[in-house]
Amino acid sequence: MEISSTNVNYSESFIDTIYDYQTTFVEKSEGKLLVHPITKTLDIRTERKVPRLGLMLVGWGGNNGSTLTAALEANRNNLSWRTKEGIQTSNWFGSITQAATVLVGSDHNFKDVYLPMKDFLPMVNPNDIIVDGWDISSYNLGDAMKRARVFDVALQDQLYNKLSKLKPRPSIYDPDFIAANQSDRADNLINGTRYEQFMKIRDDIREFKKVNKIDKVVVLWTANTERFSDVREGLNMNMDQLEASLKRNDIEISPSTIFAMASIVEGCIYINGSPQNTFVPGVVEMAEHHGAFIAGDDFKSGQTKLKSVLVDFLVGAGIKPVSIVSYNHLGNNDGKNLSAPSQFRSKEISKSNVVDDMVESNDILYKPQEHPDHCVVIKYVPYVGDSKRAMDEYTSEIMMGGHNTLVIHNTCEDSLLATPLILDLVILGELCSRITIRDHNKPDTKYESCKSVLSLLSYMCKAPLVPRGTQVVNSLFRQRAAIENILRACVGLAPNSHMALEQRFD
Ligand code: NAI
Ligand code: DG6
Repeated sequence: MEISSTNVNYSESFIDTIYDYQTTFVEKSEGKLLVHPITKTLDIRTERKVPRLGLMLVGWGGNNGSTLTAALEANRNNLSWRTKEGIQTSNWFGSITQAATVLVGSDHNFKDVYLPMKDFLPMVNPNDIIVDGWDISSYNLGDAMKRARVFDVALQDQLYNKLSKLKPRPSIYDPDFIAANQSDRADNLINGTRYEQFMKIRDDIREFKKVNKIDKVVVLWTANTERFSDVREGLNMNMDQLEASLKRNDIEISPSTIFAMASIVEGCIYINGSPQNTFVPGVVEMAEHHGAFIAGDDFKSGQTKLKSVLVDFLVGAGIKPVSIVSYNHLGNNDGKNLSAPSQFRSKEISKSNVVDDMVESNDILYKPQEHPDHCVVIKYVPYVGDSKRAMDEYTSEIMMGGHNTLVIHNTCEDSLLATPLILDLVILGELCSRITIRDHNKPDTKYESCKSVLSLLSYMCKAPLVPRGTQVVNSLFRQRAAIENILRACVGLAPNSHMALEQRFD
């Protein structure tokens, strides 16, 4: 794609655009809204050089970790295999960067023209990602892939030799944070105090970078869901408290928080794919202090993704959801871990908050503090393995006291939905670290990076972490529009407004 505009300049190192950002500021006073349309002219700069990227997975030998590693290898080598339906080839279906397109504009005949999202800006190619990681289980990646029972055997057989040479690094195990039923796989551990464990993780990151000549590292938690940790004064309310708690080996500092702290100090991007509150206030402050990037929480892969579409649609259509009941059963190790009450509670919280902003958006339908009944149930049924069943019932009030009930049944391999999201989190997270911005009318000021909390990655997260004092957006359409329109801004294109005035007026 080549942009024909005097406001866009491609140099060897950067794509620079002068961009008119239009936004709307609203003041509320005495029941009236005073609305100010605002236009700011910005310089947006995107570094063109794509770094040699390393990805370190915490929970590398789990279903997601092994599936991602195997999928990278399969796609890199264009593997295909025989199934009972015919020949299947490798792909990245489910990844917005690799398998989705963005509307660029329309041609002379008013026909829409699309481009793969990955071709909008220079992004890391999945084939070039170097993977490493940690697991409390010592299984090599070949055996971990077999244990996961996700891929067809014919594909596993092609990958086994290569994957069996990859072995997770020992990791931090604290039985108080994950279910007791996980203890039998914990045979690959880092000993010592929390501070010593933190230093070991830092060493691992540095060694990985050095040996593989890596420019940038993303560390991503796809290990077991932990219970929530306490958040309180003296423990983790700011960076100093957190660092002191780590040094005195406080038992409330979770393994995931130790990984986040080590990653931040090493200048990595840290992403939390599970629901627990890794990002206690002290971690967020630490990321800001070190200028590091963090994102989370909890991959939004199936049932919750659909919920963030359906409830948005219903509320946006003026229909009032009054009861949402979501059952799941699954038989993989994630399901086993979530069968313990405190780990289930972490997941229940992250799955339940997803409709809040949509409900709050419509005070015609909902009175203040009014919410639909929302119930989340997860059951562990070993036989179904990774093939998760999700059943949802949405009951809504429609006109004049009528009711509308939608029932949805979804069956699919959990890890095959989550794995492409991991790829997108990594690729888009890395891209965010190369985008900077400044006021066009203050050319002497320096370019500013994104805030430490990368809320642009919310599309992939069930419970998006956002910068302090900013709005959580759960609607999938809004989350996707943000990604799409920021990519467009980086190459000097206006947001996709879908106004199509040229097609509606003479
Ligand atoms: P899994 O149980 O197969 O894998 C987790 C791995 O983490 C295991 O190999 C385990 O040994 C390891 N582990 C546990 N504690 C560790 C620690 N402290 N350090 C290093 N490794 C550790 O689970 P799966 O299916 O891969 O899911 C991973 C996480 O992603 C879970 O928290 C799950 O809730 C979350 N998630 C999964 C989604 C999916 O669709 N698969 C969607 C949303 C979130
Ligand atoms: C049961 O819900 C297990 C969970 O780990 C989910 O599979 C995972 O969080 C995906 O959830 P969702 O709601 O995005 O399908």
